[in-house]
Amino acid sequence: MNTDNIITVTSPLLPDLRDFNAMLEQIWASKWVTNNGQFHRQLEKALAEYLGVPFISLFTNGTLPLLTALQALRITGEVITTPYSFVATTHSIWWNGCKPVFVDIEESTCGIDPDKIEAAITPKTTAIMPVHCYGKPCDTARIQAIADKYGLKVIYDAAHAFGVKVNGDSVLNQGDMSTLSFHATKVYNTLEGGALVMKDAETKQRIDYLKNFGFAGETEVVAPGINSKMDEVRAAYGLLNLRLVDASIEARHQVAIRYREALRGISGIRFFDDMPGVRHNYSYFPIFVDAKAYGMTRDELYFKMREQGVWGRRYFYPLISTFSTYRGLDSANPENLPVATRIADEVICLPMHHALSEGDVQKIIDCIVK
Ligand code: T4K
Repeated sequence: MNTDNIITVTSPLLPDLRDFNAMLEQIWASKWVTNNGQFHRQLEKALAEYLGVPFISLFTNGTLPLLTALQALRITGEVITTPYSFVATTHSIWWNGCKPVFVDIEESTCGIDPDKIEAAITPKTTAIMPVHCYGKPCDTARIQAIADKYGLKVIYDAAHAFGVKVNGDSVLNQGDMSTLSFHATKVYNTLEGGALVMKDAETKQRIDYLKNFGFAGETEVVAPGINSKMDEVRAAYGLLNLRLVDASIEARHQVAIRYREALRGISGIRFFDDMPGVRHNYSYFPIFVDAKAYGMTRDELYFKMREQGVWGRRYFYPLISTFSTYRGLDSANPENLPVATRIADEVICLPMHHALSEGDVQKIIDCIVK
């Protein structure tokens, strides 16, 4: 799609093509293009160091690590999760033959509301799958306390939380496992790609089997695994992008500062400030439109912006719980999800990426500040 005159919600961080070509030449020369090649091994090591996590396993996208984490932890029955996310979160529960149970979110983070989790626990509950929505850390301490009390596993969908730290520690170290997406639209991308973060070498070994059909060696299959390995071309691309990601996050930070300066005090427009002690990645910049106070509904503003060539996105509208696969569940009743239902009707994610010019940012602000 030609988006030359459009300011899109994001734009992929791309490595220098000459550097990439040089790595492609190495791949061509080696003739080793997938199945745990040299760049795959290098990227796992480099990412574990960059992110500050003990073990990581690369995947072909950010959806299959969710599926595999649930399988690896032998999750059955019911899984408590949030309706305010990309649909892959809930689909992974469904694909494992489990029942998703939706719990409302808290307004302050858009993450699952810890106050409402216990009421959703039944004898069939085995796990909680929260999302660090927009890269804002969930209340991990309270979620872990509930999980410990009831003997539940916690798998964080951290697709948005690349590089996010709380008091110097990676948010990916929380819970039993965390998943990442390296899709082109993410802060750090490998075109398509993803990863699973785990705490010990045995679990990494098992995950590495599961993402390779369950093969443990040449002739033994230990479980019905899937094929979700990352290839060498994308691992090479990922190594190059890792060198650029800090500068990209800082460029996003500067855009966030401009947005906040311009939008603070605009009646009916709410946004997030940085959280104390958190290293944010500025993956998204959601604003929340209070139609009464702003004098225009979210959709009126959204379509006005589009007419002017500013393509924000309404992440995450509609709620996952409203899709036909899930809307019949008791927990999908909007009365059970009042905050998520309201927020989904208020949100617009403004364009946010490393390549926005000052002029782009001003144009976006001018659409909102009448
Ligand atoms: N969990 C969570 C919480 C997630 O948000 C996601 C994915 C997942 C799990 C699953 O991870 P993956 O399996 O996808 O790795 C996008 C992404 O496809 C998806 O990865 C992402 N979340 C979701 C929130 O957004 P779309 O349909 O909104 O993307 P699209 O194609 O409309 O692109 C948005 C804009 O980005 C375009 O207007 C222009 C720009 N763009 C996009 C692409 C693909 C480019 O400039 N170049 C590109 O190549 O879903």
